[in-house]
Amino acid sequence: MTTSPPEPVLLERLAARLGPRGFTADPVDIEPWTVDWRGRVRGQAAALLSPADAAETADVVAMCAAAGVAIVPQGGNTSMVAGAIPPADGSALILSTRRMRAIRSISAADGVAVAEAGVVLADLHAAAEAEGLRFPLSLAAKGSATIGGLISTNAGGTQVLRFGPMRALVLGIEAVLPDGSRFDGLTALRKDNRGYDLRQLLAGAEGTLGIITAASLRLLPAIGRRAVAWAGLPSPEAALALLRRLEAATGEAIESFELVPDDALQLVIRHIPGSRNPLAGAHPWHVLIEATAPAGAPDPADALGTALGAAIEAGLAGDAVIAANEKQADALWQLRENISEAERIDGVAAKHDVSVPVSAMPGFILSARKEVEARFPDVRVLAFGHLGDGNVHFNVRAPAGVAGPAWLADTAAAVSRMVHDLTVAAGGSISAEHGIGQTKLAEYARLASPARLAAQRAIKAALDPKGIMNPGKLVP
Ligand code: FAD
Ligand code: 2HG
Ligand code: ZN
Repeated sequence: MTTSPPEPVLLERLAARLGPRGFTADPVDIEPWTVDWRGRVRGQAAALLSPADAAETADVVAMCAAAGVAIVPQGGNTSMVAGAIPPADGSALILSTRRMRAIRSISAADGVAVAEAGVVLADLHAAAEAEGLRFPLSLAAKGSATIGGLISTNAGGTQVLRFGPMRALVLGIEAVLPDGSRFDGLTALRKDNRGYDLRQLLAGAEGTLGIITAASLRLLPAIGRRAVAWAGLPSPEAALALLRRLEAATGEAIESFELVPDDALQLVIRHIPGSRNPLAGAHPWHVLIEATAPAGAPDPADALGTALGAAIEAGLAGDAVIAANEKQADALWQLRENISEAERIDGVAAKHDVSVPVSAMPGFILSARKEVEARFPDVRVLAFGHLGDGNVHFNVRAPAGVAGPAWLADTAAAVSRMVHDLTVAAGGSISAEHGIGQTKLAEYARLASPARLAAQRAIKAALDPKGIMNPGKLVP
């Protein structure tokens, strides 16, 4: 499937349909949207299309489909795998959801919000909170990541342990399919068994099967009280044992349990102003824990404090502190959420977003780190994140002092192959939550089973026979 470059006549028709607020061909306006968050992948586009609603989106997709011109959907452009970056040859147009930012409704009775694709996650959090409700998915990019992007990547984040990834929270979807037809699946039915589930096909499709314009999302009652703790630990094994102990002691209260190696904490302290170690002593590993309770229920800090005390007695943790107020709780979260930024400031890294069965993760972290550091001397493994989901970001930082671009060109691919081979050997996935995008495409093609690839290509060909939706991503 080859697409055609955009001809001036198509650009003129798109400009006429979208008007000056929805169309720009000015390279200065377009440039910031052609490079990924880490500045590693750069593309090119002749125009940036910003439709105001689903009707405009449908029209521009139909025009592009008729001309065989490719479209790259883009939300907040926080993809960790360059999923929203257009190809370097300029053959595609970017379609941004930045003007589709309305929260159409919030219903406490249904526990549902209907949000347009370009709504920023933090804005949805605030709107739900204003109604005494909550959207229980969060991640460090919440100030930019959009509902459309989060659904299209089936994003995870720091509350998956209790509420699942984005798929589990999407009740309905409104989308424009690759031929320009509109799919209205917004009705938030709790039960609907009419066969193939288009909503779940679009979730995690990375914009390769259509453009999501709005979604119905599950809301829960707002958190009544939360307790946020930081603990220093001897090992990842101790961390997993601690999680299971806390779950047994507090029921369903634990919703976040994030593993932080000391190297990551030190990076944050070095690069992010105002950061400090919450514990007096040094520990090789740390965890950030959040427990919550509904309004009127006992303070979760009590059960968490008792359970952490018992864990320290049992040698699972060396020390722990529970935030005394919301300001301290936020400061603990900042330590966790700034790891990516601190790592980025510090230098280059080969990033791996891997999952293995939860019980295997502690052993995997240690053995894979040993093997990688033995084969690539002086690299520094930084494995952090969602231990309770069996998902860590097994990032491998370039040796101190080497030229970043040269290391990325000479060594990073071999490092990634090794990490991914070890992951597959452990029964895991090379993309736990960020998706495949462009940066994982070759590795996905190398490691995925023929049956998986064939089925995926068949779905793509059936829904997007001209191959215009986000070519070069996800489907090798
Ligand atoms: P974009 O980056 O714009 O796009 C992502 C993909 O979705 C692309 O393939 C794009 O084409 C497609 N897309 C976007 N909008 C639409 C639409 N309306 N219809 C169809 N396709 C669309 N991810 C996690 O899972 N967990 C984390 O904890 C996490 N933490 C992060 C922390 C930082 C600091 C950063 C920078 C990123 C993090 N991410 C995380 C990755 C990223 O935030 C998520 O992948 C997020 O879902 C992307 O949303 P976005 O709006 O920025 O999408
Ligand atoms: C997180 O969990 C994100 O913080 C980003 O998924 C991970 O920077 C990374 O590798
Ligand atoms: Zn993550």
